[in-house]
Formats: sequence, C-alpha cells, structure tokens
Amino acid sequence: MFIDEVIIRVKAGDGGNGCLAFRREKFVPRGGPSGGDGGRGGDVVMVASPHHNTLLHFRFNPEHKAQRGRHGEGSNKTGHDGASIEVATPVGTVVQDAETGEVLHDFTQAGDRFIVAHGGRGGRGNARFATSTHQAPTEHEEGRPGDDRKLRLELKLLADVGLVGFPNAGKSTLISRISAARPKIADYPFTTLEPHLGVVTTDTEDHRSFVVADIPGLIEGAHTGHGLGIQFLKHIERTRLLAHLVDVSESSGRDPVHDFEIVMTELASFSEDLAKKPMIVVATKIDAAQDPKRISSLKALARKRKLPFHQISSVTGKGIAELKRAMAEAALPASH
Ligand SMILES: Nc1nc2c(ncn2[C@@H]2O[C@H](COP(=O)(O)OP(=O)(O)OP(=O)(O)O)[C@@H](O)[C@H]2O)c(=O)[nH]1
Ligand SMILES: [Mg+2]
Repeated sequence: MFIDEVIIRVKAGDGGNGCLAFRREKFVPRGGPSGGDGGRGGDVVMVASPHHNTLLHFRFNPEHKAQRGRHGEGSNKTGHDGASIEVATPVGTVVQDAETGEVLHDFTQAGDRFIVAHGGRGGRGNARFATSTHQAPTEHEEGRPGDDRKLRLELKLLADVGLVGFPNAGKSTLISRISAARPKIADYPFTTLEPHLGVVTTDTEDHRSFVVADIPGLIEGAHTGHGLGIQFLKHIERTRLLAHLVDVSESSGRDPVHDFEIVMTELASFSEDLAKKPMIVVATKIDAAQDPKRISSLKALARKRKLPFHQISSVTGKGIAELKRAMAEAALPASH
C-alpha cells in the first residue's frame, strides 16, 4: 500500500532530576553537598532513508519515544544521558508541525538528518549551588521535559519528469519501455492507483540518468473528486518537466485536443505553477490512429502553445528514443 500522509507523535526523553545529597564519610564530620546532575534526555532524529518509499511503516508505528535521562546520584554522580533514537523516512518527506502547520524540514537527500524533538536538559544537583557563603545548599532542579509534538508527514516523491494524461493514455506502458519500472498495464481506466518511479538511463557517453514518475490518470472534474481526484499531483509538483500524454488512437472515443485541454484545466486547478511547468506534448498509440487529423490537430495545438511535440508508439517503438532524448535534455541540467 502506498501511503503518503501520516500524523505521528514524537517524544524526546525528559531530563533526569538533579540529586540532593550530602557527603557522609567516616572522619569527615560535615561533608559538603554531593548531589549530581541529571542526564540529558535523548533526541528523536529523523533520517532520510533510500530503502523506504512510502510512509506505510508509520501507520503501524505512529509513536516514537527517546529514552529519558537518568537522575543524578549522590557522590556527585551525573545521571547517564538518555539514548537518542533514529526514525527512518523516505527521501521526499516534508515534515510539518501538525498543530501550527509550520514546515520543519524537507528531506531531499538520502542520509539527511533532522532532530524533530529535542531531549530535555538534566536538572542540576545541589552540589552546583554551593558557594562560599552557601555551603549546604538544598536546591536542586528537576529535569526539563523533552519535546512532545505531533508531526504531519507528507511524502512528495522526487522525480525529474512527471507523466500526465487521461487514464489509458499509455503512461505506464511508456515508463515500462524506457525504464526498469514494471507497473501494471491494462486496457481499462485507473489501472495505476499509486505513483511509481522509473530511472531512465540516457544513451549518451556519460550515461546520466533521470527519474520519471508515472501517476494515475486525470479526468474531467478530477479536482472535485471525480476519478481518483488530483491529490496525487503533489508527486509531480517538484519535477522539472511534464510529459503530457494524449491518446490519439480512435479507441479512446474522445477528441485528443479536448483531452489535452481538460487535463490542463485539472493541472491548473491543483496549482497554476504545475500547469506552467515546461511540458512536452506526446501523441501516443500512433500505431492505432487511423485518422491523421487526430495527430495533426494536436500537433497544431502544441505549436500554438509553443510546446515541443512528439508522437510515439510504445507497441512499435516509434518515436520512443527521440522522446527519451528530449526528456533528458529538458530534465537534466546541462553538463559541461
Ligand atoms: N496500440 C497501442 N496500445 C497501447 C500503446 N501504449 C499503451 N497501449 C495500451 O493502452 C492501454 C492502457 O495503457 P496503460 O499504460 O495502462 O495506460 P495508463 O495511462 O497508464 O492508464 P492508467 O494507469 O489507467 O491511468 C493498455 O491496454 C496498453 O496496452 C501503444 O503505443 N499502442
Ligand atoms: Mg497506468
């Protein structure tokens, strides 16, 4: 199951209490104060892990607590610090304070670490309060509580290119042709229910690669909840390029230009920025398009909007290499 939003609770360790004690030793009639400090509570640290790609594990485990600091003891013994804990989260996780909505951190790279709850400071023992005029202090502090907060985690996949289009447009088929990703492909709408990533390696000498996201299809009214809605568009919010796939074969039963406009409206209703992203228009299933006007009208629309246009068939392989190259050029920063 692909889970991309969860609420979790993190509780850092409380600080240990400072101790109240006086030295009692043979032959030392009036020993001085000897209460040690409490230890510090452990932190809760989130770490971006390359081995996780959903937030599902948090569903089963929504609470994460670090160890408390031990109390200080007599003979000036400081309590041990509580152990910190590490909580793994996928790359692409945005962490917000669930109450205030404040964004605390955005995990963009594997290994990225961030303390989401700080352990409480240990209290001072009475030995710390001794001065020349105050030789038998009884003051000692309690440990401070560790942070206790609710976090909202949101996973926004990190990809370079996002595939958008109607259900059945051939998005999953395309990603399976150009990468090692093997999403389910079928001739009914909404085959893809959750986003998939595929790594595409270029044919150039340096074999640079980029990541493509295959997401569910969009239909008219998706922004009002039709079909699978538009929430999943957040996974392509951070891409550099969109490839907008339009089925030009007769089997879609719709007009390609109209399909294009509907998807653009849905993208814009999610965010204007998304609709304005660099885009390649891709006519798909050209092997099954009988009427050439279905392709040419889409091509004319792309020209009018000053968008690059490609036509492909994932069945025959026509146009795939060219499209891959165009995606790489637009998605990868120029190499020197
Ligand atoms: N003739 C032909 N059929 C294709 C081509 N590409 C995909 N198809 C078929 O179109 C149907 C839908 O393909 P998918 O790749 O599952 O489409 P999708 O865009 O991922 O669809 P959703 O996941 O439902 O949004 C499948 O039956 C594919 O075999 C193509 O180039 N030519
Ligand atoms: Mg699909």
